[in-house]
Amino acid sequence: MKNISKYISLILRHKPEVIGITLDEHGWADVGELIKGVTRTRPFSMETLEEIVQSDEKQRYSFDDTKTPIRANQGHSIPFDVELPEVIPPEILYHGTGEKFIASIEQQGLLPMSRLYVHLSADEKTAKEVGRRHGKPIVFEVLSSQMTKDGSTFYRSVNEVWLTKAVPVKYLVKIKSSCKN
Ligand code: HQG
Repeated sequence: MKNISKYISLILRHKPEVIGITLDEHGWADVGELIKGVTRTRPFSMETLEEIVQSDEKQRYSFDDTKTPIRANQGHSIPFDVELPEVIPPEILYHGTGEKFIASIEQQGLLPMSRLYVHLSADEKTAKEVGRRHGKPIVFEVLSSQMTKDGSTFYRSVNEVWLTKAVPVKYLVKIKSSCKN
């Protein structure tokens, strides 16, 4: 189930062409086309898709009310407008990364790299888990309130990921002893 969920994530965020479909400007895929496309290479059904949407640990996908289109809530590299609401962030947000990126981040600040936005978390624990995907995890505090005062915009996806275009170095504070878990 995890593999198929990853594949759906690839299709809905980065490469719909791998199954020969296109998404609309808001990132929606037609559910019928998605199922047909995935079924070309593996067994797949509406039932499985519903199970993935419901059980995904990060709530990565949403149907609309009719359950005929589906899209990823965030994480895209293709510039869709997924209609993220602009939200005033808390005082501090967190970004977890790998130790190997630190020198570059301390020079350039946080950049979206291959995605549309820099991804931030509301708590340190989640940030650390995100960082662990890239090796030894390091967590930065992001002075989000100050950034808002200075003109930056923040968005929050329906699955509670905080997003912003970039974080300049002056708003980053490296956390020395990160939380245990
Ligand atoms: C780093 C997962 C060098 C950045 C997670 C990160 C998240 C820089 C990496 C979501 C840099 C990009 C996103 C700079 C940033 N120089 N490295 N100037 N600026 N970086 O995977 O934030 O499972 O694209 O720190 O839970 O790790 O996909 O971003 O380490 O929410 O749903 O460049 O992906 O969710 O890596 O993760 P990523 P991320 P999903």
